[in-house]
Amino acid sequence: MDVVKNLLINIDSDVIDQESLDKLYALNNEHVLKIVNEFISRCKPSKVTVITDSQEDIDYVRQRAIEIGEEAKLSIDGHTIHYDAFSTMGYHDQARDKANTRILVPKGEYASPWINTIDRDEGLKEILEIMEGCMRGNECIVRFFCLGPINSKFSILALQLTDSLYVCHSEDILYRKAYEEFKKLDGSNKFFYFIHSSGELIGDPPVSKNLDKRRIYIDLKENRVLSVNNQYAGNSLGLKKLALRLAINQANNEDWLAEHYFILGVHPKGKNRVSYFCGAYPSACGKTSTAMLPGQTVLGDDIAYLRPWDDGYAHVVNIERGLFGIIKDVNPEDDPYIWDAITTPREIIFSNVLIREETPYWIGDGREVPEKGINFSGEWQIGKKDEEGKKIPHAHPNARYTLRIEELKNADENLHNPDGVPLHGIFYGGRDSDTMPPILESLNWEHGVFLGASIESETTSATIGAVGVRVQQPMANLDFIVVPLRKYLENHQRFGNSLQHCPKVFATNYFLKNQDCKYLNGMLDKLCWVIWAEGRSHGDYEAIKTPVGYIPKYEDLKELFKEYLGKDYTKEEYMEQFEIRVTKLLKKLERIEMMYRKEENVPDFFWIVVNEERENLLNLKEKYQKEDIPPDEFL
Ligand code: SPV
Ligand code: MN
Repeated sequence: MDVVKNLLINIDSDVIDQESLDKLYALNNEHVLKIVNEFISRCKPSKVTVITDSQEDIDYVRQRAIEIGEEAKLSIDGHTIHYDAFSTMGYHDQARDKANTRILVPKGEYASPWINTIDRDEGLKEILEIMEGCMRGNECIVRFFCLGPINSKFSILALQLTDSLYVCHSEDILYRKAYEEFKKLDGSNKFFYFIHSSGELIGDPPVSKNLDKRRIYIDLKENRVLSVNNQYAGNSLGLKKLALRLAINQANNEDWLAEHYFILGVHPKGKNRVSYFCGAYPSACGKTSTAMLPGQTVLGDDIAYLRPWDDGYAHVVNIERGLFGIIKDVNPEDDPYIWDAITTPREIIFSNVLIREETPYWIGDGREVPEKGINFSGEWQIGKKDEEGKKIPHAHPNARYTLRIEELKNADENLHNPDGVPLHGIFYGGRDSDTMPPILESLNWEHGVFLGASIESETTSATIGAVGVRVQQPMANLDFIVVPLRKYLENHQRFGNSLQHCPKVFATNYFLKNQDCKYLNGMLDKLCWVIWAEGRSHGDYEAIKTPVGYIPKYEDLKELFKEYLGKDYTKEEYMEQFEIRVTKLLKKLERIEMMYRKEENVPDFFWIVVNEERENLLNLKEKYQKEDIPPDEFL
């Protein structure tokens, strides 16, 4: 114990009080003390406060976030607002900063066209210099969390140091507290750690000033991430996308998966069972709306860990316990569960929305837009323009709410189950106006990995640049994959093949359009695809085998549409939605090939799938002499 204590003598007693010191010593972990010592000396906060699992400590964080102005109370009890910088500052902090998020790679190790890397020595030197004195005048919070349920084989402990009370409060909503779990580490260094600082603050509310020096550096060697001069959760919260990158590294060196998946409990009518499905979708491709389907239960909406389990299934856990959800378009009709939760008293942090008379407003909330208020540009009124003369919307398109899953009426009962839940299937979805059918089941596991690896999303008018350009988004995870893609694909292949009950894989596409650019499906049709997939995973439906995968039979969909949506699904609709668009599929295959040719040593199974699919499609073309082949031809 004395050895451990000696480690802390660098920290002035004006900076850390005896109570906080005692809380640190009680962990009996020299690694934690070393980290605290090192980064307190470097970042030089004026105060260090250690937070345990006690309610008193947790309440302290919530209060301090309001006292220092990082959050402000709203009219409904428990609701607060936080802003991540202001667009009038000339730069913004309302989304993930891909350019300044880099993996520290030791000399001679891999380079990749997809991964933003920097030489480890050089990167460390740069960020440690930026961090010198970065917490000056601020209070640094030391907190302990668990990624995944407590007492679970899946879970990884995480230590967070941050001078942002908003970051700490958000993590309290989103993750499980684990100070007591750190005691059980028995002095080991088996945990991730995250050092975050908002850096110098400016204005009221206080926001990061030096965004030009925003850096997020991922150090796989030490299982840590250093993040400075930012507040947006995707950049600042250690446990969210920063930990996902460390977990992907670990999973790919072991025998499990760390994925950008939601977890959904599917409850088919009259069958008295629940089957769990994961899903990966790029932004704005229907991830949340699938995870929140009416009549089903949500276990997670962002990040999952999967492991092979004794029962022969893969089991999956949500490493989070809350949602950091996009609030745009949340309205009472389309998102009743979320709407109910975020408009009634409970603990919620809103970020980057418009506030008028202590009430939050956002794009697509179905309410009249107030004439003025405070938003991500500061004081705002209707018609306000930015420097380029473009109208500033009343709320940021990436404005968010932070909320515990248990606050939702559709929360799944297994959220905290340390054994996770058995996985029946995986959905991969993209945004595609003219190629893939609404739902397609993979021919086998390898083909399923290929379906995930070939997700594409089309750019929309909501983003700058050309509309309709297809961007490849393997497993909707490319932003976070820190190992070579070939290794990631090999790990997926091995994982599925090690299972006795391999999950079925489905590609979904909610965005098919006809010649007149009208969507071929309604918003809720996805419920029928999901229920069909669930039935397939239990052998309830037959399917039609096509060269690109299995598609549903018309009769089954007709029944499902009637039962679940009260809709008459016509044969014409089916024929249009499920035709096999041979020429377009061949073009998609070409794009995928082009992408993967940039990567060295892509595993053989991937090219086998690609070559088989190409050959089958070419044969079809020759046989039918047509671009699009009706589904009935494959019966
Ligand atoms: C995403 O962008 O995938 C999110 C939000 O879930 S963020 O925390 O920014 O990663
Ligand atoms: Mn995400």
